[in-house]
Amino acid sequence: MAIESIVILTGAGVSAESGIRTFRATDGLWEDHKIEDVATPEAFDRNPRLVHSFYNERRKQLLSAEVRPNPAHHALAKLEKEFPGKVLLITQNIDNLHERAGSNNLIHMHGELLNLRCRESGVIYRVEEETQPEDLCQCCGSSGNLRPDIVWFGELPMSMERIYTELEQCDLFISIGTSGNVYPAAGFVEIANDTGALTVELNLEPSKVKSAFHQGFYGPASEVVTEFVADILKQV
Ligand code: BJW
Repeated sequence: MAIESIVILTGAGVSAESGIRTFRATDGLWEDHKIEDVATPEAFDRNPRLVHSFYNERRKQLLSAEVRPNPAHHALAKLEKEFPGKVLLITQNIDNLHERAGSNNLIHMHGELLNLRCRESGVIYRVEEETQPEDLCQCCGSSGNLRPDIVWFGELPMSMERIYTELEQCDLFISIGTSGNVYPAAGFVEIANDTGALTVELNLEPSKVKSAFHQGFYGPASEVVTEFVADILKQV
């Protein structure tokens, strides 16, 4: 069967070789922070200063000279450019490494580190500098309304309607560098399977939902993703 539409899901593993820590490794990002202290709306209400400072640190790291797209990000951008059919990239990552590598057809389903959102109006502001709870929002003039534009636990991920439509139409679903712990993303493979798509996992090690995939290739993303993309492009 000819492949016409590819949907790719990426997770923290695709950015690990760019120097961004994953979440659930033993040296993971939340080793220093309890997840419920930073990644829930209740945590933000309870201690906005802690949450702002957690994201300030990560923003500073993302904007540092050491953090750059790696060969896996570049391979996925090349796939979008050179594949004759449709390629949609859905990332759970809040970094901007896919777009810096050149991917354009991209959904950030868990939000973006460089965006703040007004809790009153929903207006999005681009931000590169440090933020504090006292910052005044330009649209409502109040302090305390600006929050990281990140999807926390218990909140609805972004663009879900479009994501489900695309999953129901794809011929190939590729999941890269995600542990399969967090839903709804961990369930996308089942939707793609129901659609009749070929489903493939690329990861350092088998994920929690490995058995749902038709195929799995294991190793660092910079190697397995580059090889897998080269194989697809060889066949077109
Ligand atoms: C490499 C590598 C290398 C390393 N090369 N690979 C049961 C069913 C459905 C839902 C739920 C459920 N029980 C509870 C829920 C709700 C909850 C949930 O899933 N909880 C679980 C803990 C059980 N989900 C939610 O609340 C979500 N919302 C929701 O469900 O709304 C309801 C709804 C949805 C849809 C339709 C209708 C209603 C929201 C989830 C928000 C997740 N947010 C976070 C934090 C963002 C803030 C921040 O970044 O600070 O997003 S959690 C965190 O996990 C982050 C990530 O995007 C996400 C996924 O993590 P990821 O990417 O998989 O990272 P790791 O660290 O887990 O794994 C890294 C992988 O890389 C590993 O496999 C390594 O092997 C690999 N790797 N180096 C290749 N070099």
